[in-house]
Amino acid sequence: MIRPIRSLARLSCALLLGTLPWPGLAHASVPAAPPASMAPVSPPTRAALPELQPLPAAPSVSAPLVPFATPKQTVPRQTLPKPASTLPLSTPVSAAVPGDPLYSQQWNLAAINMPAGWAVTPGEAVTVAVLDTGYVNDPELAGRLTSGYDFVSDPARSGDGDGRDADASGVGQFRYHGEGVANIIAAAHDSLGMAGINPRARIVAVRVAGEDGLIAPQDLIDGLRWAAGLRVIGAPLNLRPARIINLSLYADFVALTGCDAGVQRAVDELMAKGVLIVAGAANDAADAGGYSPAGCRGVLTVAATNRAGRRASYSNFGASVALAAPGGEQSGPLVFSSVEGEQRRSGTSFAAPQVTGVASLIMGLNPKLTPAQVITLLRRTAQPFVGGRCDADPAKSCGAGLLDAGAALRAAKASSSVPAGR
Ligand SMILES: [Ca+2]
Ligand SMILES: [Ca+2]
Repeated sequence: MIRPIRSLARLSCALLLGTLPWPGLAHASVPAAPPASMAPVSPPTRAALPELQPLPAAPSVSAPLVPFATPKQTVPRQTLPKPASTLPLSTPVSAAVPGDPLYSQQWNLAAINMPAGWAVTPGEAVTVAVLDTGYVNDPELAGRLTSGYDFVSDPARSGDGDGRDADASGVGQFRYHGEGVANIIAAAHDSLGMAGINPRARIVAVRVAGEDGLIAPQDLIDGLRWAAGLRVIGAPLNLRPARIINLSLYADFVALTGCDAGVQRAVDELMAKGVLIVAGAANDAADAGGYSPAGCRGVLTVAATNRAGRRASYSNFGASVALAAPGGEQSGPLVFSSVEGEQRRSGTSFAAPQVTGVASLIMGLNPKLTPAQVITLLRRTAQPFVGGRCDADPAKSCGAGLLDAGAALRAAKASSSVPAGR
């Protein structure tokens, strides 16, 4: 029998949620997720993750589930009074700026120089698998979203009454997590809601997180292999194999002392197939090297920065981190949308998909790049941290710098014109 190796303080959620500054909630001003060494959780002062408070009633598939935001905090999708089409056609840079109403609040897109990136390419039809809480039908992804497969094998944790099956629908209180991640990668530029980084990406939503938000290593391994188009016993072949896989999560039920051997084998197999794996570093303010997949060889591991471009207080760090992207903090969360309405959240969960989105544009511009070459390109073009590092403590490193979509996509475009073998 496998026992989960996690203290009470760590009994958060393997989904990489950060601080959740909901205005009006009792735990709105609590600090980021406490490190594992801290004392047990004693809400509300330590309740970093309001979603992890006990549900008022036993959750069921059909019951109303705890949403990202309470109804009064949701903001309906709105149309812009002046859509982007009214911009002068003679200003190509302005034309690259989406007219979605939330765009002006998506400060992270300016921080990663996304408009300069869109000036290189407005989008690329690349398939990205989001291994997460599963499928939620979001109009931001209309026509580009596929329900993949439910890999949650334990009926006691699945919330849908059975083990693995072909219905990847999200279940339970975390079910919108994967939707938010997918939207950050690929939300349409449609003058509604938010703007995604690659509005032409195709998303395959694969469910690996139980309704408890925890991830079993074998479910993650099989989900990874399936998403890449490899054969997994008991599941039909994935007809939409992904070139990139986003993992805003880590495997539970294993010691956090290094990459799990089984996860590493799957990563190696996917890399050999040319599939890039992007992972959040996790939110324990600890060395990411202990986590799977964040600590695995070949994975593009992403730390989170705050609005000032410094390491977000919750973000993991260390030598296994490739680079950083904005993850937000209480004082300046990321803003994005879901079918539940406007979201204000932070975490490495939402930093990683920014890198995934840019990587999908890179692979669209130059499909011949290997995962290792994409990682090198992203690191080489990253913006240096102010003062040369993301944290005053040199040990708390965040990789090569902050994601720079403009520089990365210019480099990718240039690389696509270099003859093979050069
Ligand atoms: Ca199931
Ligand atoms: Ca939109």
